[in-house]
Amino acid sequence: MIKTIVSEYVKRAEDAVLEYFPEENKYYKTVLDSMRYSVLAGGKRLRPVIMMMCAKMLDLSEKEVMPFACALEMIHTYSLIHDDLPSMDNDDLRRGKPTNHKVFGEAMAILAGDGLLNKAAETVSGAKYNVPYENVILAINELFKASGADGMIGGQVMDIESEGKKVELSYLQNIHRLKTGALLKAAGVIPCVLKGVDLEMLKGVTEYTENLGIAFQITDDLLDVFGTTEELGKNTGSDEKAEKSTYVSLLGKEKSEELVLYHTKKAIDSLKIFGEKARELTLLAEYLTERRN
Ligand code: GRG
Repeated sequence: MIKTIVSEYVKRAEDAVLEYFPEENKYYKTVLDSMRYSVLAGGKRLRPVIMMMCAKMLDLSEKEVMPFACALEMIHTYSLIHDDLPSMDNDDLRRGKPTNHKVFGEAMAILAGDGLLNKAAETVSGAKYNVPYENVILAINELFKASGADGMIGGQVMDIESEGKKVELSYLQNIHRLKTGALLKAAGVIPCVLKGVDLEMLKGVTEYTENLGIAFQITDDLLDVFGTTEELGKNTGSDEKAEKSTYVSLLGKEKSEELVLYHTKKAIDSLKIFGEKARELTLLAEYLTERRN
């Protein structure tokens, strides 16, 4: 059953990422505690899971992608800490717990986010690999392009600038291609780069993660309106409160639900060339259409 398979991947990803965050008693302990707090707070660990499943599909040892899977989760966690800050979304609940700045204060939350981003760089550049180091450098490049101003940060900028305005669907699609999509795409592209796959395989994996990212975001928009705070572990209704355009506000519930299924099918179809090896990623895409958090 896919739920059990996913939970086994999540467990391995969490064990690996937690190794980078031991409890420490240094003079600057506060920032380390603050980083640890948000990494330990849970979350679906979706990006590491996609990366690990992709590696398996490509016959690449999980060990080779693990530093990248951990780094991706660190970057994602930093983005959530910063996104929750009073100067951004000003949220007080995340992953079912008080947001980082509510516990550690705003200055420490900024520094914890910065610390996590740097820890990600340290992690991928300091690990040992059994693939060619040119591939590792290219993979590092993909990771930081995806999280930088031409990726996730750019999407966040467009998102902030669109608040209070009704934007075109194409603008919304571009926000999410960057803000949510860039890291999800990196989860697929990085194993491809490490393995050195051919262009046809890279195209298949890229299309899978792009479509999965769109379906994931539309579901996120639906859950913000129709989910509950208990299920989500964060406050619902935040998009409407911030006057953000979403798939639901632009297209309505029914069309949004249709699009989730359309992009999920497209994602799955993109992996046809991998045959039976694509089984877990196929089941994952289907499983995500039913997620409630
Ligand atoms: C502050 C640089 C910077 C970027 C913030 C990721 C992001 C960009 C903001 C998060 C806000 C948000 C609701 C984004 C839409 C979808 C998304 C990325 C949700 C959170 O990811 P999940 O659902 O979270 O994978 P968990 O907690 O499960 O890891």
